[in-house]
Amino acid sequence: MHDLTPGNHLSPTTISDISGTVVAVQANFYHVRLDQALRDSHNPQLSHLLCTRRTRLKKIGQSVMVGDRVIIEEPDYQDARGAISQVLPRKTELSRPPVANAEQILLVFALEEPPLEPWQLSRFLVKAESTTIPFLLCLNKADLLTSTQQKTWQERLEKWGYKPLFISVMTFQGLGELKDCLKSKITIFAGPSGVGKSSLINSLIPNVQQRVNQLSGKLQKGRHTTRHVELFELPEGGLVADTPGFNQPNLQCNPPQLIEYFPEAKQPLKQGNCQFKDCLHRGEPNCVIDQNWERYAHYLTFLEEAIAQQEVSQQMADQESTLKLKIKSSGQEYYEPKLETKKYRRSSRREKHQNLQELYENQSLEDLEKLGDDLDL
Ligand SMILES: Nc1nc2c(ncn2[C@@H]2O[C@H](COP(=O)(O)OP(=O)(O)O)[C@@H](O)[C@H]2O)c(=O)[nH]1
Ligand SMILES: [Mg+2]
Ligand SMILES: [Zn+2]
Repeated sequence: MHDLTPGNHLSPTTISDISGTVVAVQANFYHVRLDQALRDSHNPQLSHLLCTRRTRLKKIGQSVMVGDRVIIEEPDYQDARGAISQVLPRKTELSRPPVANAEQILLVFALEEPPLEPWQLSRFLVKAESTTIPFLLCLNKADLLTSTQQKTWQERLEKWGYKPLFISVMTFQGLGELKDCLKSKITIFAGPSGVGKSSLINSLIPNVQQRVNQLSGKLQKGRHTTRHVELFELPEGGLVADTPGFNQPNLQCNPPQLIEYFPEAKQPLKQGNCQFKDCLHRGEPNCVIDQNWERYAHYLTFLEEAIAQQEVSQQMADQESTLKLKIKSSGQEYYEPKLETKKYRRSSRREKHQNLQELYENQSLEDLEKLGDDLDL
């Protein structure tokens, strides 16, 4: 039943921009948490709208992600519905998990059950370093270790360049300090399964289950799929996301860049360079990176992986560049081998004297792009 309170649709908030943050996405629905100002001025009970995306956004290829700041049109306060008309520019963007505007990553590991595994921890740390988003390392289940054992880990990880926060969801150890770090920020919880990420969120947000149950049936259905991400609101302000799909990150990076993701090793590079610009620090002449550090073995293994990854993506790029996507009149897409223009084109004398300007006028887009690559434009 609609309650037609006079003035409801003429309130100033319907004229000015209504903004919010996307906290969950499922199929074509976006669950948007309204900004404080609107909530207070309009209806203190109404904190979220279930929104669709304007067709115009779809046409221009504008995606909407969890974490996006959006503008909403035509809000329907009775049914808690609306339409997203605009997505504000993203400050950061993660693809796995798909989250926009994340301000920090909370890496959660357990000290025991499962035992802290240095290789796995190292892999997550390197992955986190490669995102350029600041992160915090949190070691949970401190209740299962003696303080001496905790100290041993602390000293070991300090040598890696990290200062972990020891916590226990069970005994509340360190949770106050953690809350301070999460306040008024968007934080992504990441880490292997079983370390206590969900327990931690439940502990930080006592009524989180209730919040989850408020989601519509459509959103509810997708909750347990691995790709689903949802932002939960902390009582102190700030949003956090649990990420079931971020278990074994793969390390995709430019191999010479990998060393920058090891804080304990990159220091010498600030003072001076290796002889070779693309040095991989595996005993090349005049390399400034020392090999006597605990994680050097991790570095070498991850490096092999990064090199292999790069080769695979190179092969894929090569394949793409020899095939051309064509569209039949029926609309069906298919690939056709490209003519290797350089090989098959008869070269004239004039062409040999062609200048750049003529090249720009006569060449296909692909050739121009290749030229761009060659010239490092
Ligand atoms: N001893 C102990 N167990 C914990 C702690 N936090 C979580 N657990 C347990 O660890 C298990 C996995 O927790 P869960 O939150 O599902 O981990 P997730 O997979 O990372 O979300 C559960 O049985 C929790 O009760 C803790 O601080 N101490
Ligand atoms: Mg979980
Ligand atoms: Zn080197």
